[in-house]
Amino acid sequence: MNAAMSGPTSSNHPGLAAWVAEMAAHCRPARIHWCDGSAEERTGLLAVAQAAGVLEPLDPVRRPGCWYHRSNPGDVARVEECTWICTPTADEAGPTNRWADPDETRRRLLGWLAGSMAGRTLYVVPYLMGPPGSPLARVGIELTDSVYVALSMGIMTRMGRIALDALGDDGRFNRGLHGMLDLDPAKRAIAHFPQDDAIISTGSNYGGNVLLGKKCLALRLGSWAGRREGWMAEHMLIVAITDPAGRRSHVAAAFPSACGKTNLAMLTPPARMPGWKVETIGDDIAWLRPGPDGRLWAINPENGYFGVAPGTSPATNPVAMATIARDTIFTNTGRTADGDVWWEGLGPAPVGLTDWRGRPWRPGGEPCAHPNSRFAAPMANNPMLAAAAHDPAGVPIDAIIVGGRRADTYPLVIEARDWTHGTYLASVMGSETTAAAAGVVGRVRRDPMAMLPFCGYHMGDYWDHWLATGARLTRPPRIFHVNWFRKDAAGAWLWPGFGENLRVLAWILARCQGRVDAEASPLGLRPMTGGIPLDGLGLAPERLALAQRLDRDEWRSELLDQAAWYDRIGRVPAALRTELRKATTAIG
Ligand code: OXD
Ligand code: MN
Repeated sequence: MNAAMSGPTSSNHPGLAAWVAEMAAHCRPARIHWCDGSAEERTGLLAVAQAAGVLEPLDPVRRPGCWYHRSNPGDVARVEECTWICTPTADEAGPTNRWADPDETRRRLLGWLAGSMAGRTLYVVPYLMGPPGSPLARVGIELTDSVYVALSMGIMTRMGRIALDALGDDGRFNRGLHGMLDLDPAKRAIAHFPQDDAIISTGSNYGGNVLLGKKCLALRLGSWAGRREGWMAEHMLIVAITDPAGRRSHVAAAFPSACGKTNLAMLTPPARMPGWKVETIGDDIAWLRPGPDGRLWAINPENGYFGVAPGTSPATNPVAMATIARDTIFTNTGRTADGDVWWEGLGPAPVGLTDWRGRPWRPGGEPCAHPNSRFAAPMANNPMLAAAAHDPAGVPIDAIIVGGRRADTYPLVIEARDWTHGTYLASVMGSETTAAAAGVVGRVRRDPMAMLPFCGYHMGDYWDHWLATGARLTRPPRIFHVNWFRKDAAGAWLWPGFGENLRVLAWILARCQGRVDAEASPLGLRPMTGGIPLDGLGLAPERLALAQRLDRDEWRSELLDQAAWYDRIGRVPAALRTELRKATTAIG
């Protein structure tokens, strides 16, 4: 029996029409809906999701246009152990990825998907990553049997007709196939096929596993495409910062998942730093290419924010709070009795809360919101969105910042001596694990460039690509390493973080503009005394000195661990081994 069709039905692209027909014949849905991305379509899909119990409307006055979703309790985070890179050889995927044979994996996953959509709707979701007309923009088509995925892709990407128009009648597109398979954990797999520009995702309905434009296309396959085509796909936020003198700069920053990228991307300058302005370009992913002027130019391929809810509040991120005030899908947060959402860190808990599993919640027990609960909100809601977020050319990057969540060892800020030294600092980055991925939380692991779960090929080759790209830049960004998370011996934070991070950014930008000196240290360049503006902060200079401290014992064990990490990667560019040797000699 043929599936019933709805939506703009098909496109004039023969390859696309044939592939959709082939996949539909295989998965056997009852209906096929081609998404056009219109407001009317969204209203209809929301009604479908509500009728199916997938989404509940939130209070139309407190959260206009907002919806609530509870995932399956066993499907709440990215699953790295079920994420596969399917290249012809295991060597291409490298030692940090899980490799699987492409033919065997395709056969197995398609076997699971055969007939799996009986009685269901197959949504054909065309989406565009990047502003229309950008030389880096790419089209993906996600076939999914999840209305939650179709609606979330409508927030996170430029979805529907706009993507089909960009594709035209013969353009290239990424083929993504997602089937929920009753969320069976035994059939959970996120498989990437770089040689075919294809993705198959099964057995999950959680964000990073199933919103295929984000981690799968924009990073894992994006990193492959970048290497082939001479650009970089990175797990980085992008911001525009204007200082009181009117100087505008652009910063890209790589931090591991749930380490504050969204907060930095939406930073509100502290009251004691008048005249500063921060505008968001992206909060999670940057695609960067060398421009004809020898600078590195960045676009944000996304169109929305999939942010971690717990900890987000009017005090920590007022811009995010304004962004999620409407038209947002909340997943696995707590729910108030009067139709709003709540999570730890938002303020006093109202009475009558229901937790993320749907149980009545009382203080003192398990968290009300899952630690990885999320909001999916349109980029257009952001009151501090930079107009440049839509610029097909992107923005020229002045500084790249990298950093992890480290309670010890790493100072608040250091500057790399040059691009090669910065690539070394980024390649050995470590961070405590967070709830963004399934598994133990709080264990330090190396997360180079915050790309450990997202680099789609051999990590050593990826570092080589960084070095090769740097060599093409006549005006490369300066590279900095920051650690907002250092603690004192009593376990208290040494640096206040959040909006006050602008003080560190002020130093970074002054360095980029050649306006302040730095002093050499065994780890790189660091601020001179008084270099980071502390006025009005009330932070004792000794606390800053502790945050900046270099402890040789901590560094001796850190450098041994870095050496072991390089040995694990094996194919490490010689220039990076030289940097590690220099650091080891300098620490003594
Ligand atoms: C994300 C992640 O969702 O990094 O952005 O996990
Ligand atoms: Mn991320």
